[in-house]
Amino acid sequence: MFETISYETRGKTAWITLNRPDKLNAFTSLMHKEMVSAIKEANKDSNVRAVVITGAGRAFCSGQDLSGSTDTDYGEVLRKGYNPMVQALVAMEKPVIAAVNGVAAGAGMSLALACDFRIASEKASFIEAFIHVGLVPDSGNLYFLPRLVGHAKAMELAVLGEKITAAQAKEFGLVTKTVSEEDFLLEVETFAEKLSNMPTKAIGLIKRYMNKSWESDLNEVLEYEAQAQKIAGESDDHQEGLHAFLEKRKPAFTGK
Ligand code: T3D
Repeated sequence: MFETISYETRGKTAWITLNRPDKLNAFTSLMHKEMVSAIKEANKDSNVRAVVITGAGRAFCSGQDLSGSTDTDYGEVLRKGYNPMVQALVAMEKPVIAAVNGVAAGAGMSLALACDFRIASEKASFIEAFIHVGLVPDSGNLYFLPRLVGHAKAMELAVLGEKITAAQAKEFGLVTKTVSEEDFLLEVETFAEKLSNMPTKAIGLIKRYMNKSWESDLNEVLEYEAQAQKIAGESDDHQEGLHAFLEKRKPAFTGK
């Protein structure tokens, strides 16, 4: 179905794997399109309640393919390719995990930052590679990076472009956890399964309004919370959560 990525569902989790290992999973315009299709597919499949994005081979993603592009208007490459992918990820009201198996460079790092969680193999590394080819961080990098690590560290990473290890990424607040190479897959599967059994509708609302909170004042956020809580309060999962609490049992959330 796809040439540059693979897409499969395992249980309630959709797995999207960037699949150009000989180029360290570098992005091409076809990969942008396929990513958007896969993200939309995961979004519309009501059985999918968590999404994992990872890379085939030894890398997560090395950013833009520097070997074959004939595009000279990079603004248009972003508008047509990267931006729709980031927008689709952020709009997806399901949790998205970047399973960072190896190096995440340039727009590959941006892709990881645009996900809701990052689990890094101890073999992973992160590099704001843009500066080394005279470019600026893109694909939401300038939005997500300072929000995750703070302005000063974001400037340092973006301007100096030094590669950081998984352990440093954890220390800077870039990743949720780092895992040994042997345990990596199992840890990602376990984390995705945990998320996929949670109240998906509430997670989607948290994601929607936490993103909006960055450009809102307190009164607006208070109103967003009221709107979100009305929706969550009418969900099946809220009823299930209440009953489970009162009956002293584990809730069985359905995501509805
Ligand atoms: O349209 C636009 O251009 C605008 C949008 C830009 C967005 C961006 O992402 S700009 C930033 C682009 N990415 C980079 O600058 C990263 C380039 N790659 C690297 O710096 C290094 O390869 C890594 C740090 C990612 C990994 O280093 P290392 O030592 O582990 O591997 P390597 O030996 O450098 O690479 C292995 C192979 O993958 C190698 O090919 P070969 O020699 O075995 O045939 C290398 O050329 C290839 N490769 C790695 N990254 C890319 C790539 N081929 C094409 N594009 C790449 N980005």
